[in-house]
Amino acid sequence: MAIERTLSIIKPDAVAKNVIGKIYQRFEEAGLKVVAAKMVHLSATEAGEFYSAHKERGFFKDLVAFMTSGPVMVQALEGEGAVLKNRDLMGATDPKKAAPGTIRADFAESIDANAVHGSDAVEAAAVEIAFFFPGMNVYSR
Ligand code: RTP
Ligand code: MG
Repeated sequence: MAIERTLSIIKPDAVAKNVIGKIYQRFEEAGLKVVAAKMVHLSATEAGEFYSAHKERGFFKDLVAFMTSGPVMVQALEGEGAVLKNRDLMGATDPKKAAPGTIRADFAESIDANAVHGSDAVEAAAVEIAFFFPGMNVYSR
């Protein structure tokens, strides 16, 4: 499988729970490397632009409110099949449906406060990485 990059966000609920390190450990144990990272507190404009694909959805307002409720930890992850691998580590959107041992099953409270974001395709990952890390220095190793 190809080496890919994906964009991961540890959402405000998981940052508030102080589990950034525990989530990073899952990435590392799965063979994903953190190749860029920063903590940011998104504005409503930024969160709305990031999730603009969902702007017509009923949950959009709640999603933007939640994503701006506190700081988030944003990282680009690199590894074999990184996009799907990260989605597998995350588990289903609704933590009640997430498989045991996934990040959302272990750390998320609800479909809104669901601990992590991950790009859903290689093309989306490129757009999302450029959104947070324009012209980024990547530290492949
Ligand atoms: P994410 O983009 O954050 O990684 O989540 P996802 O791919 O698993 O889910 P997506 O369909 O992209 O939805 C983005 C976020 O919107 C909230 N959502 N609420 N109430 C609902 O039916 C509903 N559906 C989605 C979730 O917080 C989801 O993470
Ligand atoms: Mg999504």
